[in-house]
Amino acid sequence: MFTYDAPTGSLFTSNSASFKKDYDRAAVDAHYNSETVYHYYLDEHGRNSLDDKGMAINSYVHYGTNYNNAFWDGQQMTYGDGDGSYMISLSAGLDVAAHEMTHGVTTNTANLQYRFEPGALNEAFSDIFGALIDDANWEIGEDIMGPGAKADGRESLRSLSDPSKYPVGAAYVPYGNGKGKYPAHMNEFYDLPRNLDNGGVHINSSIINHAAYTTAQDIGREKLGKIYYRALTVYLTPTSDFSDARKAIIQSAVDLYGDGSSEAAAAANGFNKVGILE
Ligand code: L5W
Ligand code: ZN
Repeated sequence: MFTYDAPTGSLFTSNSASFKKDYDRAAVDAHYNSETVYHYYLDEHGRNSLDDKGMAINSYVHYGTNYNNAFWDGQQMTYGDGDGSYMISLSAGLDVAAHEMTHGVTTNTANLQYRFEPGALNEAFSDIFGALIDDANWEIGEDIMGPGAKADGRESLRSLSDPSKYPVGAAYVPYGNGKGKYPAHMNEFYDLPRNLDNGGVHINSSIINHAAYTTAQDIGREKLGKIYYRALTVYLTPTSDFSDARKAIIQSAVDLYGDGSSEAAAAANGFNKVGILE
């Protein structure tokens, strides 16, 4: 685990030895949260780091100015500080770290293409493991929203339990059913072009998010994680679509818990709920 100061590119150090300065907080959070995520994958799935070969986990904090985002660039995590109104330091969110690091797991396994349905699956796996690892709720980003966002009723970025409680960006609205909310069912799918959110990777992901949430209501978080991890690492491929995901996830449940098991039924029930029927 290595945590760097993005502006200087140097490994994070602290004069005070105890990392108590305000500027240190983002680094301490990133470091601590990446340890938690590393341990989830190791303890729960026997996975040794993002590549399962013990690769170093590198995080960069204090990226940019007022930057309301965080990303995995194929090799490492980078976190902005937020603008202080819409978002605060993004490394404060365990679900954000888990989301980004899961992109690293996906890159090394299914390697889902980051566009259209494969891209929405890629995003959904990041949100689902984000919500499983930061397990207090089914929201993403609740610990990084700033006072301005909260004043507008934006308590988190996305909700797996109730995707439609939040609006999508204005540019996406014409491509949906007109309501302008995150979709929770295929009949609310956004038919977006590649130049808008890579064809809806952060929007249509909510449909898969909600399928996973529904399944977890039946079988609990732990079994959901086992089933989805197996699908991601054994069955899915770069071009898998939502229909392939249904098959992969049901098959994974059958492999782990048996044909005719209540877990396999719960996996199917999640996809039925969101209108992915075959
Ligand atoms: C917020 C920072 C990155 C949004 N990445 C995302 O693809 C984000 C997860 C939490 O959606
Ligand atoms: Zn993402």
